[in-house]
Amino acid sequence: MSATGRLVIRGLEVRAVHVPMRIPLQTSSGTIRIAPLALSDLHTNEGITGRTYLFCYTPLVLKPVCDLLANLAPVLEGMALAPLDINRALQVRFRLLGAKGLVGMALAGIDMAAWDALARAQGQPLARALGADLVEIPAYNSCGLGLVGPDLAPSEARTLVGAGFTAIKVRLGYPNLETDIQVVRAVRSAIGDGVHLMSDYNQGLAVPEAERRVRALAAEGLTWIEEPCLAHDYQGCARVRAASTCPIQIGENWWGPDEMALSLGFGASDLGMPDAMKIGGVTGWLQAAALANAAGMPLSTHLFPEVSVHLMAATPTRHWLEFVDWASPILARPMEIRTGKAVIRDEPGTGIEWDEAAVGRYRAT
Ligand code: SMN
Ligand code: MG
Repeated sequence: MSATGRLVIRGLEVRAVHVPMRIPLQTSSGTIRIAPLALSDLHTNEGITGRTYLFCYTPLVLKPVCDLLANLAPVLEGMALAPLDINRALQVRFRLLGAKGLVGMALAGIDMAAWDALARAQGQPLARALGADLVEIPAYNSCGLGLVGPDLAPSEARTLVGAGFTAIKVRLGYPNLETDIQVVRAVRSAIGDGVHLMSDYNQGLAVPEAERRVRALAAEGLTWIEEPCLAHDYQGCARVRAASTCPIQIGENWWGPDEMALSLGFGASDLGMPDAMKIGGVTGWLQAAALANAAGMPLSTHLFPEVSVHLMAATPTRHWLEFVDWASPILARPMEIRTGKAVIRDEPGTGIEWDEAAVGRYRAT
């Protein structure tokens, strides 16, 4: 770091990988078998590098996202490593096009890498750089339990709990309500009453059907029912919420804090779970956490557990961390879970370092 403490961006290195998932995730809105990840290394003149990955959902957008990131490299070169300022400058630069979708993903990647570099330059974990202490965050295992049916779900549920968790999530949205209930009961009897059970419809239901199913699920002891209907239909979500005694959870599809504010205005959900990428990186998350605090809304995370665990430490209304191990195969030191809690390691930044041999193995060309 220079005597003034000011770091300057030297360049952005981008790589694409296809990482096989241990357990494919079958949802009511499609199946994911591999994790298409865009890896970013943000280099500074001072020798500090910030890193992050973006989860691209489908291989179809992996290359476009990487190209977009690479195109932004010359824009970043020479800029001061000040994530809030970079964020504002890039938002302005994309005002005419809009900063959601693939553009939003790229900007979030740059933001997360920039915050990682900033924390590393301070020699602090990101949580501390954000002003928070290193706390343990309750985590649920989300690495499976797709729509595998009532016969396979119990053993998969036991496997997820067996990995050291006291909470797991089951995907719902079978062709009929009876199967949803059958799966929930089969999972519950496999894991016992002491384990929290979240559920996720992945936007699979029309509003009237969602109202019917959430009413029927009321007595099943679910921790929450996630995205029962189209996530951007805040009015519809509010109607389903009114029909449900179980908390309704949405948020992974909020593209930026402004969409979250809209959702809050409609009373679309009881709970919120922004996605670190779609909400706009660390900067977007901090704004979302402020909105949640003002609204008294418990906030959970979606994917990106490595960075999200730091964000949760800085979130006044923190609730649950979603744990997925999809990036673990390419990380030098994957995250640790101890008796159901995610651990923030006392090491600089987010702790993301690549296992270069694995990155080479999974490189997408
Ligand atoms: C989910 C859907 C799609 C990709 C990853 C995760 C799911 C979740 O909605 O919340 O885990
Ligand atoms: Mg979900």
